[in-house]
Amino acid sequence: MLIRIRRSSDLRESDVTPEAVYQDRRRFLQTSVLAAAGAALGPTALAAPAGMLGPLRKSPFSTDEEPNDFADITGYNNFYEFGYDKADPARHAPKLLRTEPWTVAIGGECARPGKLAVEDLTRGIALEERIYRLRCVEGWSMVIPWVGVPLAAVLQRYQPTSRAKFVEFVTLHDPEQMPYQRRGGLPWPYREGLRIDEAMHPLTMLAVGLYGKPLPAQNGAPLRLVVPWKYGFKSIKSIVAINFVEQQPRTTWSLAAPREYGFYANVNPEVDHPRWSQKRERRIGHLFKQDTLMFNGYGEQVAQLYAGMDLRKYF
Ligand SMILES: Nc1nc2c(c(=O)[nH]1)N[C@H]1C(S)=C(S)[C@@H](COP(=O)(O)O)O[C@H]1N2
Ligand SMILES: [Mo]
Repeated sequence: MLIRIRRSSDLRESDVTPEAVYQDRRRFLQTSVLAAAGAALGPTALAAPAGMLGPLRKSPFSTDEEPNDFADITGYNNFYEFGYDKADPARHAPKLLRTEPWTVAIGGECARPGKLAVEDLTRGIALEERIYRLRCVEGWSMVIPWVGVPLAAVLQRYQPTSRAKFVEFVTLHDPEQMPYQRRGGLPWPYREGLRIDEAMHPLTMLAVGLYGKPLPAQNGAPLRLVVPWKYGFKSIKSIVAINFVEQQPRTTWSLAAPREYGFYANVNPEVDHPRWSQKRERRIGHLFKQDTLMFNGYGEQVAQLYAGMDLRKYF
């Protein structure tokens, strides 16, 4: 599919997600790769076989919904640095993205800023498997068995100060590795942000893998954010910087199209995107649409973060 990027304000995620793309990808049968992987993990944590991450702790936050198969999770992606078609990231990212060595800088309003190798960022924190729903703002969803750590466990090591009201995340900026950064359309590097309480929420995680293996490049290797109650675009990939900041950070999609994408981006079936309804979604691999749930079904855990806020205004 050929996509011409017009003015950035015209760029919408849905421009690159025609219904036909995922209709082509309908799956009537679901494989049970996870059942195998899950069985291998056992009821508690076991040492991991070669090439696998581990030991992995199971999480009470995991959904028991059927995960999407590995091929869909790693073959149907949004990672605009590598192209706008859903197949582009899998085609290009593994060849172009160099994830070793990988350094992450932690800075801003904290007592212990630092720059460290990605392995050291999570060292000493128990890896967990968390099976989460992911709802893209475009109207499709998946269930993904992530491997990672609670973001809070990482952030607290840097001792944020009382001025740290938000956390900003930045993707690698290197057009040699990420060729679409040479194009206009989106302001690069990709940036995202969370309020500090959202960042510290136990559901929020930094993922380093999926299906028990290190993250594939197309899913945001070697380190990406996962915020399951927000639209997928908040879950920024291939992070090189994390900053504690006092002001609400500017984020890529809300800069590109502020009337269409807000800072909060909580999944909300009652607040339509200006161009389409958010009431329903298509789970990749399923034939029929299903209802979208408030906060993507995580309301019990997160609704209190937004008590008293008008979610139409703070969309
Ligand atoms: N750096 C970066 N992060 C990104 C994106 C992107 O284009 N660039 N796309 C976002 C969007 S729109 C979605 S839906 C998810 C998709 O994650 P997945 O491909 O692992 O399913 O990644 C998010 N993170
Ligand atoms: Mo998305």
